[in-house]
Amino acid sequence: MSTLVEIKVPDIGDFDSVEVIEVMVAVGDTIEAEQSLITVESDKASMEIPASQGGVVKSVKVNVGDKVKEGSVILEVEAGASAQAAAAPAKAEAAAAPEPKAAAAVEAPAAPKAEAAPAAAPAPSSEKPTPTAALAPADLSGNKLAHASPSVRKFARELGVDLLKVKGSGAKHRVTHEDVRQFVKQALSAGVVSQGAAAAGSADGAALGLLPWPKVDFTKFGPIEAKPLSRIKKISGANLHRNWVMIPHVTNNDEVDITELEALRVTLNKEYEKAGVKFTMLAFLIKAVVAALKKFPEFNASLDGDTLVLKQYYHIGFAADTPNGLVVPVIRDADKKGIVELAKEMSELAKKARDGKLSPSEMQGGCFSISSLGGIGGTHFTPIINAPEVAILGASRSYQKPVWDGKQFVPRLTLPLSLSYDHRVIDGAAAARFNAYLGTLLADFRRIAL
Ligand code: CAO
Repeated sequence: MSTLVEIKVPDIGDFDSVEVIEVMVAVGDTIEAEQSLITVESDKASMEIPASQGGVVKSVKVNVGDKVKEGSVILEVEAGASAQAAAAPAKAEAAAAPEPKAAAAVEAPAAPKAEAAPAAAPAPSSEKPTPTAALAPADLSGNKLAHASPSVRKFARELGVDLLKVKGSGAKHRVTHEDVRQFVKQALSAGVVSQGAAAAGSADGAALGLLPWPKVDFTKFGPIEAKPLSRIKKISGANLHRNWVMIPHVTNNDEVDITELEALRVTLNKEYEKAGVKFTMLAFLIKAVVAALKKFPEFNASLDGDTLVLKQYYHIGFAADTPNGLVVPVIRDADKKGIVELAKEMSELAKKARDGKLSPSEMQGGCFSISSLGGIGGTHFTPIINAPEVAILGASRSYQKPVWDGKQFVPRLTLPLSLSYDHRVIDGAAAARFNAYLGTLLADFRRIAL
């Protein structure tokens, strides 16, 4: 048996009458309890009015622009037995739902769903939601509010769309579902949303709940020159951004006594000067890193889903600063090469990098990278892991450090090391051990032979 039931505007708080700004159902629609029927708006708030029960819509009594108040009939539904049965679990589910949070749409049977402006809204009561919150999620910088209904807002949130960027085609420039759809289509076809950004959220981080990127007219403050990023900067920037966002980075900082190693380096430089080989600290670091990777294999690995791929080869990348940006040439099979060969190959690759002549294969296959800023300066820094590697070693400028030898302070040449590691793969203790082991090797390079 079916009965015709009127669905009315419920208690909407302190409002005498509010304007209907959206009608979401039409005659013939089958609706469920809790489904939003209309959106109403006062000068302070917008809210969706949900159905108190399900059924088939027989007549719609309101139009956009009408004024309604508590008790106004929205529509008539034919509530058959099946529809009523369908309504029951929906209500039970809503009742069991967790207490709503301030910025979330309020979910309660037959009560208006108000959506709060972040930070500005009072937390709604769990007993009786009140439409006191301004709907517009606001320009997150707090000075301008987007104009859209809660369902459009929810839709935009799901797609990671910043509503403030969407031009509203509705009444009073209200943003509609269709506007959001068109915005996403245009953004995708214009390539505004890169694949990486789409995975992580929207292009400017809106889906991450971040503030929109500031748009500043710098010319207002002084003369400027706009210079497009180089091709390398764009590529490396996108990679660095992904790696920084996707990898839980932690950096272990340490210091290593390289006094003896420096003496060896100076001696070797004199001996090999005629042969045209120049040794910098980096060649020794590569050799020591290979030994440490052998001792701590999880550093010579990559994550493939839930599987750790442990590599049995040792290809070491080193960051090279070039006029066009950062590149990472790779020394293959570093474990099979001596310091002389490593030093030669490194300077050849560094020259090629600076001349922009590295081939793609010379930048592929790396297991672990080293970023040396020792020739430039600094004490410590946080290198960004070069995915899919799981760790990177940063070396800063060595300096003379006064060290207590039990009787007096003596100057020791000290190299600062910064090991960034992927905490999904490497524990903090392992990173500290890796750095400490590296320290023993660099302090006494003979240990490499062990
Ligand atoms: N402490 C003190 N001096 C150091 C040093 C250290 N840790 N490392 C290098 N030096 C010295 C060298 O011995 C050399 O001295 P001389 O001129 O007296 O011979 C001088 O600094 C310049 O060295 P270099 O930088 O030319 O050579 P390198 O082998 O140390 O590094 C390369 C080569 C290609 C790695 C480096 O030139 C480079 O591009 N570094 C920048 C890397 C970078 O940008 N990293 C940041 C990436 S973001 O994580």
